[in-house]
Amino acid sequence: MKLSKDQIASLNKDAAGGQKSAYEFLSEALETSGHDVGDLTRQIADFQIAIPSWALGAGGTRFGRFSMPGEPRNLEEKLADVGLLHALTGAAGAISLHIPWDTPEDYKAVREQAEEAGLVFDAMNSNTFQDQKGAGETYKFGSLSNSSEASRQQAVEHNLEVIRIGENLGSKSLTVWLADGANFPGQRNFQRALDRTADSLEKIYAALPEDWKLFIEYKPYEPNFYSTVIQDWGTSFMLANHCGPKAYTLVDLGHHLPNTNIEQIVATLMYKGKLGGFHFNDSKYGDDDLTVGSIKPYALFLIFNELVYGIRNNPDNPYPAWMIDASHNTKDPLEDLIQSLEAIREAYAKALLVDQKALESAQMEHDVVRCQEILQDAYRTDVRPLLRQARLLTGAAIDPIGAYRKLDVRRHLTDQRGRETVATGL
Ligand SMILES: [Mn+2]
Repeated sequence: MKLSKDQIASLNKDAAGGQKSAYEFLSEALETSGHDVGDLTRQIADFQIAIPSWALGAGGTRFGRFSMPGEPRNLEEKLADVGLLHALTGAAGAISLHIPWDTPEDYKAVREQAEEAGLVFDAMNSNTFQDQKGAGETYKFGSLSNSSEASRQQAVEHNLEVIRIGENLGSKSLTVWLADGANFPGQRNFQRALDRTADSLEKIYAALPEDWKLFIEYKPYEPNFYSTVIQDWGTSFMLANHCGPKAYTLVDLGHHLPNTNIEQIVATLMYKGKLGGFHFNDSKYGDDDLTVGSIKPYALFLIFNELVYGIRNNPDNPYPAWMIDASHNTKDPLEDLIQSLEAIREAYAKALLVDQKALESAQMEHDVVRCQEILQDAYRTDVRPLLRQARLLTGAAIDPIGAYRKLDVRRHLTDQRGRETVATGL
């Protein structure tokens, strides 16, 4: 199923009147406080977020999985789903693939399909957290950190294969997330496991093409519950430095212990030029993989405030790779992703509104109250008319969820693919 510009434009007609007056009202207020609204709208329209191929089907928990009718059955259908998201929102111009779940059979066809939908291939993701059919070695006790050299070797070779596949698609980065760790005290030697991990990453880094980046993701616990080899940003940062200038830390919002000050981690990494990638989701307790902005939207805004500051003030830090990393157990995955895309752009737009000059002088004067007022003035601004305008400008839907439902997208996908389909993924 594909959505044409005409279909979306005709739905936009109904909402255009209300949008025009809301946009003019907000523009006047923002222009009065010194903002260039045209520029803001363009920056929002330019903000693109990658969709991971594994988020297009219903995820599962360790207790069960309830599939969504019409889930994509293969890479072609996954690309089609991201194409639908991009047509509706104008915000999902990239897809992030997972190997081996998305290994292409016909590269040319895959590249052409992506190009036609306006999609680029974001970071490639390797998988050494589960054994594949027929694999010679097991990852039960780790991959890049395994005490068995044969397991480590297999895991390194898999990552090299993922790079080769990515090169054929035009991707420019590899994300490594390790499930490696231990469930019990005494199970592994911390120092040796870390040393083996550094050594394996070095081998992967050595095979990285010149214009590629390596993103090293961290996570404090799960699937191992006593220790994880790359447990925090400091360990990831240390390993990235060990590898070299093309290696960076990747921050996943859900990969922190409760109440961690993630915005400060973002600031520290950007200050050192080492924040390479960013995974969005939301959580109440741990790696809950909930819709972005559904639980802690103010924390998301504070994180974006540091991201925007870093993009402007840390020229050594590359422009981060943005991706949603979530799992959808109760909602329609496509509707969930539309909500996440909206929440991300909303937080970004609010961060763009922060009066950085005024904030700096309030900080210098130790005017704590004023500092809070400045941040919250931006946070409390309803920026949704700007987001709608950004979509209108790019031919996307003013109201993506409304359009998705009016066009009955899920029913069409179900008719085409069947009710019992199960997408590869978690
Ligand atoms: Mn992640």
